[in-house]
Amino acid sequence: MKYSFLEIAPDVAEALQNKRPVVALESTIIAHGMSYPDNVENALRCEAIVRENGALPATIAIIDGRFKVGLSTDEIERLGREGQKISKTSRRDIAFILARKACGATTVASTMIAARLAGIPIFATGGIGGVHRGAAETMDISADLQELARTNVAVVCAGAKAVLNLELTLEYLETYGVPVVGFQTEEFPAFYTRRSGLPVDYRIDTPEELAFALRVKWDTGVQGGVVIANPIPKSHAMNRESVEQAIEQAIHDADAQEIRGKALTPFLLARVEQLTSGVSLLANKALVQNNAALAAKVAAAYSALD
Ligand code: PSU
Ligand code: MN
Repeated sequence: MKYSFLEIAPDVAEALQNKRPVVALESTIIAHGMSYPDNVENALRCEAIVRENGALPATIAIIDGRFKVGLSTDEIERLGREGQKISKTSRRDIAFILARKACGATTVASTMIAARLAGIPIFATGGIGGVHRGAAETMDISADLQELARTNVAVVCAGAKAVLNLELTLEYLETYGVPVVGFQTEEFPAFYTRRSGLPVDYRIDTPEELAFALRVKWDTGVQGGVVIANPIPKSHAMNRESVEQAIEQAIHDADAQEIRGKALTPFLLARVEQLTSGVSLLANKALVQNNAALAAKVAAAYSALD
């Protein structure tokens, strides 16, 4: 018996068959990254932005034991309402959440896996996971990085989440051969802020050049993803000192409350949101939406190469 688990929404399947542009979107950001109703509102806004920029959105999650590529509004609403009750599902969890016929909110890693299975090469998120500060002791390194090393999907993000050690995250990506491309920037953006002081490998200025570089990469047969780093819009970029202060406080609180493992990233994001009186939430929404727009343009340019 082969268990059939993948369910591609009819409009997404049709677009893929006709080589029309599709952008994958993740669902951990819905269930764990923001609270209700901001999470739902932001997810639906991202889908609308993808459409406005010439591509079809495919939000990905596990719903009652089906790996779904393309969710209905009701399903997005359900993920948003149930929030933390939905399992955060990364690579290691996929089979077990499917087998239990449960629901799972997919991380960057597991969304890449589903996107690859469905044949979607472009994916937009907020920030990828990475090497946590203090990882030398905790060994907390997101499975997102290993996924980027092996799975052929380009991830448009605003850098890695600022709660991480960005320098070590870039070192790790280099070791595993993952290219980090700056969109209209030479610097790796730091999620809530536009700069980190750390260089990207390549600067690319247009969606068309990005699409062509992706095509060439995958035509060479070199396996693995690409990080497309797109800085947060200037209008929503946060003050570096105040956000850094909030992050340090949040990490301190996580330590004191012994928050570890997969609970850590959602805890830090929520705590930073409290400490900045919601300013970080506005920034988070703005950067995700900005990434959705760029991903749609890259997907459209990628399709046009055929
Ligand atoms: N980007 C956001 N908010 C999020 C995430 C990314 O703006 O909530 C999620 C992504 O799903 C990412 C995950 O894969 O956080 C990383 O979790 P961890 O560090 O436990 O691997
Ligand atoms: Mn982790």
